[in-house]
Amino acid sequence: MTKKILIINGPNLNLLGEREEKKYGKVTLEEVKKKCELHAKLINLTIKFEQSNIEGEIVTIIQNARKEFNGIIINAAGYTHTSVAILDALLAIKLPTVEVHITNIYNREDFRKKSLISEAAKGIICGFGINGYIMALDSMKKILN
Ligand code: CA2
Repeated sequence: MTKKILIINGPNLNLLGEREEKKYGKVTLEEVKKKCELHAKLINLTIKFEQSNIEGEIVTIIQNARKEFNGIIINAAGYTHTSVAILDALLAIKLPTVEVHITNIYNREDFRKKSLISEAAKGIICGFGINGYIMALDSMKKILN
């Protein structure tokens, strides 16, 4: 049966392609969603693509995922570095999780070098631009097989 993957995007990622193109690229979040849908189809996964600017909303999305999804791909954006609540939600639901970042968080400011949510992740993909989402789908496919 086709496995279902939830892709969660955190705060400000709705601005992708519209601001700070040098850092985050020219592709919009809507285009990332389309690319993910196309690739998922190719490797026989079904995806749902979410974005929220609100920490509690992301926690609720993660909690609800346990009923419907087989895995989570998450770019928690700024909350990556601050959110114990998102970490706790991921630990609680125990779904295989792949963490993604567009940029290499380890060659940026010191405060970005620590991800609180990595503790709940099977692996982390960062620094490969939006292609990281595609790499995360491929990794998830292998994890679930
Ligand atoms: O590299 C990533 O994917 C990040 O998760 C992006 C976050 C940042 O806080 C993390 O340290 C690394 C920021 C997302 C903000 O996205 C924007 C996109 C376009 C314009 C402005 C912000």
